[in-house]
Amino acid sequence: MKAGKMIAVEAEPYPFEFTPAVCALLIIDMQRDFLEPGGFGEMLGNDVSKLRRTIEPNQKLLAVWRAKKLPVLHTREGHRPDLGCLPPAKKIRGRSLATIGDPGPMGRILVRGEAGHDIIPELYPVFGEAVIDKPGKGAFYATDLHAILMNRGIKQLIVTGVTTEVCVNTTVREANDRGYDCLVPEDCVGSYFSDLHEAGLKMIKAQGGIFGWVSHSKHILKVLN
Ligand code: TIU
Repeated sequence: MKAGKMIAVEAEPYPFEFTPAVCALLIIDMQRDFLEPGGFGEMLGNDVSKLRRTIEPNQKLLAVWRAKKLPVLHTREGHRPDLGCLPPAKKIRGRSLATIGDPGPMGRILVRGEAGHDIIPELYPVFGEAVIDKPGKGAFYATDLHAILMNRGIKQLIVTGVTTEVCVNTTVREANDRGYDCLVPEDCVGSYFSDLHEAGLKMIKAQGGIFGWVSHSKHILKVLN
């Protein structure tokens, strides 16, 4: 593989042509609060074990991106300890007893600096990989992600992480409107709800790839190895 040469990956609705040197792996919110018991995901009434199948394929993709010295970025959804960036509507949404900012088994829920807010150990960032702290569902809203990508000449994104229909979908839509090509490997994204996962993928690839492409990590690994 030559990082500057365009290669094609099997994908829907048609092959995704990408140039590895300008294609970042963007891993969305693989945080303990979403993937481990006692966090925000479980607080919303979800079964967190449903997301854990995404860990291994993400590890494999991440290992290849690192080995080939291609750009990797991670995001974390969460808020300042003073909750200044937490909209009151988001704080009370769900009407649960404990909400964002309250104490939980892994520290204050979805608060930056707390154990639950951090990325799971299996996919922990290494030096040189940008970590974007985002207050919203989309990774571009109120962050410097777009500036970082432009400064590094990145034009294409492989978007993975959780959850398919919430933060992954929102980020892909935001990226698409800013001119990025996005490929979503279906085994590397997950949802607490299988029907919403399927719908989230369909929404991306429908209408000729209205927001982007959907593939499987095995097809990406095949062309990169
Ligand atoms: N609840 C849910 O499905 N997701 C989120 O709240 N955030 C992310 O998707 N990261």
